[in-house]
Amino acid sequence: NKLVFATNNQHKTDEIRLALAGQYEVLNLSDIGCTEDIPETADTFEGNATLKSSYVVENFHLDCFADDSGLEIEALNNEPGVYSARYGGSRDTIENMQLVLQKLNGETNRNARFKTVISLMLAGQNHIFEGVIEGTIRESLSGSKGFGYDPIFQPNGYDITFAEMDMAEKNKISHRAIALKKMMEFLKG
Ligand code: ITT
Repeated sequence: NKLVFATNNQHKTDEIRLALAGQYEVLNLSDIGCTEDIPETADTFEGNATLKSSYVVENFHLDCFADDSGLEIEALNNEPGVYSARYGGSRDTIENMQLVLQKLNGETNRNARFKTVISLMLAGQNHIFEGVIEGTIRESLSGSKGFGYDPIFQPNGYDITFAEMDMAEKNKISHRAIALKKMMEFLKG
């Protein structure tokens, strides 16, 4: 059983592959020969996830799913949100995190959530699945695993960041894992 995952992000691919190990072989964009950086011009996670999945359907005629995700911080009016991958105009995740910490300097409300929206395109129909995990933003970076904003995000009920967890541990509770679980339940019918 094969599933096409419309992403260029190797970390996302690794997380999804681990979660689906033994159930599906996961092919990402480079595996299907897509070298395009698909434009993400929508202003919602759902819109951008659908742009990525639709691109593969139109150009490769394959069923597939895509993940659009990001970090919403309460005290920053839910920024960086859909702009998480290029917050402040930079694609450097260390700079992105430094900008977040600088904007939250002196702020006592550290509440934040990671959100993933999956668009699954199956026989021309779009199916949407969402996953959210609530947590807080640390005062400084901690941990070197994971990717993106993982070193500053501490999920509620834990005293470590996502970047201090093994992939399997993050995969038990993450926004991406929650959305993926909903998609898998749908696929099982
Ligand atoms: P694709 O569009 O090719 O899938 P991308 O990295 O551009 O890859 P997004 O457009 O969904 O993905 O941007 C999401 C950004 O949000 C990502 O680059 C990270 O900075 C951040 N992010 C998403 N999920 C995350 C996670 O599990 N842990 C940490 N940061 C995450």
